[in-house]
Amino acid sequence: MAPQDTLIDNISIQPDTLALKEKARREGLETVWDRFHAQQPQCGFCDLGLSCRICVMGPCRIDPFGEGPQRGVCGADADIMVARNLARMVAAGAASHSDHGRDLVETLYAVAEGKAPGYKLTDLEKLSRIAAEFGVAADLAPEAQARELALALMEEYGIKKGFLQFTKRLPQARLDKWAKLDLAPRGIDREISEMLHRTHMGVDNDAVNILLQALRSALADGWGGSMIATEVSDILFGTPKPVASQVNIGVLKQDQVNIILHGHSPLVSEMVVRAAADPELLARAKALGAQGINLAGLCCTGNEVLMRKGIPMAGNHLVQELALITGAVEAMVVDYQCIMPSLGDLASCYHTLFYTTYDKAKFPKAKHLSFSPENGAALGRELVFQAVENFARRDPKRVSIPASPQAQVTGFSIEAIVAALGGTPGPLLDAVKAGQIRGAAGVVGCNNPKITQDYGHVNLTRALIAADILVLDTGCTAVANAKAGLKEPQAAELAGPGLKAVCQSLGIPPVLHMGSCVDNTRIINLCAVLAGALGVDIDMLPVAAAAPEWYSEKAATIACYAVASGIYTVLGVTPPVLGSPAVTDLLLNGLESHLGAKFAVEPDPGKAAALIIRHVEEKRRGLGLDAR
Ligand code: BF8
Repeated sequence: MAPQDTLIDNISIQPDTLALKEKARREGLETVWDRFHAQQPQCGFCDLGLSCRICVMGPCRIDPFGEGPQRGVCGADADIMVARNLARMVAAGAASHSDHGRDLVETLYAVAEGKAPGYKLTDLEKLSRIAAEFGVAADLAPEAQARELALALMEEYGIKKGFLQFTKRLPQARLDKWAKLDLAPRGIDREISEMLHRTHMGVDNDAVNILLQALRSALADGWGGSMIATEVSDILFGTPKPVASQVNIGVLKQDQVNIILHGHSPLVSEMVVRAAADPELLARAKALGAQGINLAGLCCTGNEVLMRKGIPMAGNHLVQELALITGAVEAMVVDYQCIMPSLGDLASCYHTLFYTTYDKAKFPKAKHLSFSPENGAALGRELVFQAVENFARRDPKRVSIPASPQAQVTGFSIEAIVAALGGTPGPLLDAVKAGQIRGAAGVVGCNNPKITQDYGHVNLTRALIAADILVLDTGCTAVANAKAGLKEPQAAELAGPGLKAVCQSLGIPPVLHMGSCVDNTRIINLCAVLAGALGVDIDMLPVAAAAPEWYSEKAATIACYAVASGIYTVLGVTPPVLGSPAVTDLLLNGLESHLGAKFAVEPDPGKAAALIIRHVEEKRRGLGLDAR
């Protein structure tokens, strides 16, 4: 593991990003890359995890060269400091996903009580299936079932139960491994809260013990908060099915009212989608000279409405500022997470209205319209109304939409994949056993200005499919791969001969979009299903994960629950742990003998692909399958 380069020559592989960044320069507007440069050199102590701001006896730092202080004021050494910092990062990521899940549960409850007009129970089959997992009686009416399920899911956040219900989806061998390390997650809030407690000064000062709790907090997210977010979103808005759509900044329309949906939750965005079809609002848009109302997504809110409604995707994390710089956006509506605090300023340089909708996520220079399950439908209508009225204020001279949309096919929930296979995962397993598909990799995560935008995602993905490894993607990776044309069925041509043949016979691309970042739970669920079908633990499967360009605390949490679930995970950006050789060694080597999985760090996508291919072939050998 080597410290990554902190400055890059090329900001992006994407032409739309490059063109809009140039427009920003011409117009004198600051973007993330300018701020990144202004921050150089970034703090070397922080980069190594060797600085601490947990208490006000500090801030403290430890000299990595052994000449300066080797302990913080409290007495914490490098191992304790690095472990505490990483653990707090993981807890924050778990809290973010899980609080998002809680919003879905509260809305499910309000729907069941008849208090959320505009929302409904859409996937009744899934409602019954999940309700059964939680012991809810099968003979109840859907609303009563939803009410009981919502109450049971609320319990998952507390401490009344032994362990999280969804962990029962795992092979017993995995649960046995967790039992030996006391890793099985209890209440979601409990694990996150205990993590913060343990990292308060003077509580847990054993680096290994701290890191084990970080893994348990992460598992409370993966098999708890995030999984709840995914399952309840499917119940309320429908389980995704394959749908054709488009991607890149070209999905904005010169002659229509453009509304961008950004953030992570589907709760407000689904209501905006609903309102945008309102004939009255469409008529008003036409009266104002627009040809229609055009919705486009950004980041994971974009993934939510893309997967379920086919709403086109404008871009991933590093495109959010540039989308405003097109000058073509009447309104940007945000909920929470990964939304840059600079957006209000940028919107005010144009006619764009910037709306925040959650009382827990307010931004400078935003107009705030508060969401609740009770007012969601009315809020959606108001947001579309305001955007339509704003069309007349657009300055056509400042508009630039420098791309034509790229086609993509999305919507590959597990249910959709199994349906495409004819109703069982059997054909997929047969293709793996026969060696046509060598294995599968979840390629997920963010953009980070430390890396040329989308370079890591696209090059890793291309190398994997060329080696007959099926790629499942989510989050910002999914946008990158779609923009590169890897989500069209004809992208099968880029796959190795085995994967190509399977994709062509099913009419699917070699890169399957499984959703937003909470939907990484679809990937771990699929692993559990495949492991169960083969009668093995997840760590024996020829599968791996990668986060080539990650930046966020949530991504750190996802990586931790992937490894703790038995999935080898390759990071493209070094986490801030190198200041502790002990912590670094635990993550890279020590976890494997207990969990059957470990981390690797490899910024070069070609080398990362080689690591994953080697891992997949090793696992094939372990299962007695042919290996290269
Ligand atoms: O949750 S991939 S930059 S948008 S954190 Fe954020 Fe990272 Fe994108 Fe979605 Ni996930």
